[in-house]
Amino acid sequence: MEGSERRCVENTIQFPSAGLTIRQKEPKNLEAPFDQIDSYLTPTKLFYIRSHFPIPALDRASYQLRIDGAVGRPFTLSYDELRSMPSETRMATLECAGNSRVFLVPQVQGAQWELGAVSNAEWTGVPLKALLERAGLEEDACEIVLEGADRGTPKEEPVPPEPISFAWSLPRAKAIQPEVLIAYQMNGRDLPRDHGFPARAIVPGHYGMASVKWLTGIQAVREPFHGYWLTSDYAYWASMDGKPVRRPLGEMQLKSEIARPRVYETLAPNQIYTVSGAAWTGETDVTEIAVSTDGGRTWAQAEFLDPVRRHAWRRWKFDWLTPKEPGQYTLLARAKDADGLIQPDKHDQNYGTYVINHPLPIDVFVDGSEGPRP
Ligand SMILES: Nc1nc2c(c(=O)[nH]1)N[C@H]1C(S)=C(S)[C@@H](COP(=O)(O)O)O[C@H]1N2
Ligand SMILES: [Mo]
Repeated sequence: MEGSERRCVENTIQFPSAGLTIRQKEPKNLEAPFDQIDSYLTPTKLFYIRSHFPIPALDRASYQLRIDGAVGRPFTLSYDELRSMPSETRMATLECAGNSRVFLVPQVQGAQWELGAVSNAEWTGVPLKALLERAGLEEDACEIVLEGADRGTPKEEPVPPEPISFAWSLPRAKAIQPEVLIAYQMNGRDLPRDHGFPARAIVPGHYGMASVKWLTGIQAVREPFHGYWLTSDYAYWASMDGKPVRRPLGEMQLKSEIARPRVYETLAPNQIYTVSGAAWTGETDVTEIAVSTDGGRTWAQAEFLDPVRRHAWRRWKFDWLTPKEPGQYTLLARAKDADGLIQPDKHDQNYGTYVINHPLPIDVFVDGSEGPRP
């Protein structure tokens, strides 16, 4: 068939052109090519990388994972011991809380992520719950601190008095959910160093900072852990009885992004152009996508390409009959979740430079004078 032949040709052209974009050279912060999400699972080499410190030197032979704190039977696991425990494989989309920061006006500090600080992979590892049960988690443990082996001095004020490790703390209720893994494989292969080798946490449904890489410590604590990353950095203003309080970020918020067309792409007039993208959320499911091609005045339903699967994104498409009238058009996509919630109209200031989940405008040109598209 002509249609499928054309798709084949497109794929061979696209594949070699895929690559990551450098947002920071060292430590490595590389953005995934969101306009090339042709597969449900992001190929490991194209999965975004977000690291705060240089990659720590860890190897299989000397790797140790320590589980202690508010537990009855603290213990240490070797890499082989971790791999010999019953494992599970789960799909999870990771999104950096700062993804799409470049869309904020006026511009703010931080890595200028466009659309690609989000990717989807399949992770294999041991449920954190199994490790906590083996250690005999105490009744009064309220959080589980996950600590990475990477260390350094962070830049944002207030700067801690000495070098610190990357550490994140999970509420107990989330830590004991079956989906939270201590993973050693990604898309069926051992984790690459960039993504946390030998082992990392995977916390599906939470922003990326919770999925601690190069994991060497798991500590149960009896009072909330107010470390640097949960207070100075990945925190937001919540409200307690009308008074603002600082809380760590957690659950990912409902979001959709347009993969194609790209910003300022030129499209032929009066032709079907397939607008495509992906949508995801935290602890619920994405159930609807609406697309606007007139800057938000009118909306039409898009179709999903992927099924409902908790914690994994759903790619979608919308066949747009481009206008006859040449000009500039603003495209938007807006998701709805299973609770009937839709994405907010604008960025919530209480999240500072994080949680950028309003519909992101993609401006394109419709112009017939540039000749037919290849
Ligand atoms: N040890 C450690 N874990 C970490 C980080 C880090 O800098 N150090 N970055 C976090 C952040 S902010 C994100 S978004 C994810 C990114 O995971 P990836 O690099 O595998 O995409 O890892 C998280 N885990
Ligand atoms: Mo992140």
